[in-house]
Amino acid sequence: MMEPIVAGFRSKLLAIIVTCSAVASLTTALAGVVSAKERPVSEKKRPNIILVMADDQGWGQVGYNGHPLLKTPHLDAMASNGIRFNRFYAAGPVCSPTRASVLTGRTHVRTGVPSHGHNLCLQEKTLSQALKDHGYQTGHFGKWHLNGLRGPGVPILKTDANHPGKYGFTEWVSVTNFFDLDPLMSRQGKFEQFYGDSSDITVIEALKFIEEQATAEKPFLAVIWYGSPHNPQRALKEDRREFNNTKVADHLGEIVGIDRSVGRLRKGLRDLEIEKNTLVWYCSDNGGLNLDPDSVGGLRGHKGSLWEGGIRVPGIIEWPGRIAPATTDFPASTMDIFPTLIDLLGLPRESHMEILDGESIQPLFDGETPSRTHGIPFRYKDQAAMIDGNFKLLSGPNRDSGDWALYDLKSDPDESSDLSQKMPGLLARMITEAEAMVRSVEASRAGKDYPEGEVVQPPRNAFWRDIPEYKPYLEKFTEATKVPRPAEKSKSP
Ligand SMILES: [Ca+2]
Repeated sequence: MMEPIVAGFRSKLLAIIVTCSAVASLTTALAGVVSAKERPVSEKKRPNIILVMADDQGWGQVGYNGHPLLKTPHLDAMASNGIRFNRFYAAGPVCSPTRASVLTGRTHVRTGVPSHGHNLCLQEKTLSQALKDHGYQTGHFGKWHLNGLRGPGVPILKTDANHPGKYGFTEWVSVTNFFDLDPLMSRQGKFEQFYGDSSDITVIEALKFIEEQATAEKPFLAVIWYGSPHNPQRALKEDRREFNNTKVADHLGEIVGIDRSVGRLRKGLRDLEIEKNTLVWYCSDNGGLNLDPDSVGGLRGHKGSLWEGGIRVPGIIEWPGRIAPATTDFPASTMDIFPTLIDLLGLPRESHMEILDGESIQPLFDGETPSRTHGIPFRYKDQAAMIDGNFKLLSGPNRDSGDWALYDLKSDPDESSDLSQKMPGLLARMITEAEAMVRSVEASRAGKDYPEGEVVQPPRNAFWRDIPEYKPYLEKFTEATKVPRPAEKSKSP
């Protein structure tokens, strides 16, 4: 039975934050958030952590959110057995930004990843490194997209200065970006050809790693980042069969593949008898695509925008040994993952950056409502947004000239009624907080959070074909990915 957790969150502590107009004050306020509760968990009881993320799956593209065509029995079962978030947010409206937020607990612009295909700054402190330092075995499987390379996914080179191993993953079977049927992948720098659906393959490889750790009774972090249902969309024949009379048969078919692989993962954990001590956190990296009319479940906007359709995604946490089934309207984001694990595992202060934009949502695990000390910030291109409970502040492109809108997402879920004239007090408070966030983010972006006071590694945002190291593989990889000619380059990351 699902028991609703009280929602309607309006931060009691917002007043504290809104008085902080200076960046330094904001920094101090944010820094105190996660270190408050240090509850070390004994080595024996340390839970396994599995983070699963789809690539471009919209909020509406799960059975339990009412998609008219798609059936996702395994995700539905997972949602019924864990915490199902009605309002879970990707930190960015495109892929690499959200991935950076998962690993750092910060809004992506702080971390060197303003948009897709940028390299995550090596000076950032990551959850994978923190868990490795805490005695966890760490593995990454699937799409990486934090090494500053654009273009269809190809094997990550052993010499890549930003491969997963540079951020604390001891094992990885990964590609640079999105991947599809029969992928050519990289096992810690060694190329390996796989056959079949990419989601199946990713979970099969993750399960090998998981079984190894379970057998050795070692706690583990497994990060499973699918390449589906991103383009190119090529589903297995049997996965697309039900949708053959639509224009999105392969797109939806790829989600059928994801769902099947989620079932395989959950069964694998049960077979190894570790499901009770394993936390599985599922989400997508950004909102849905407009090619499926039902991808965002009626929300406004799609991938690439800060409207709800661009950032609100499916979100589930399943942990049978600790979490009772529940559905919640409490807004949470991918920035909360690392702070929640810091809180849960009692990770030391030095394991993470001082400024974290996410906060621990661990109280939800016990059926309680967490209280946030500040809003959930978003920053993408020229836009900024701040979510505080049911309210959302959203800037237009002319933010400097007061171009802000305010929405009540509870009474106005499709963001059609701007309340900025009707609620000037709340508007002013949220703008103050958002502007402080923007200034703080710009300081981080300039490297002020790092001991060096600057960003050391040059930023990279290049097509892999233009990188000299890829020259020897140009023909092989171009054929393997069927890279479009420049004029036909994929528009989406
Ligand atoms: Ca994506």
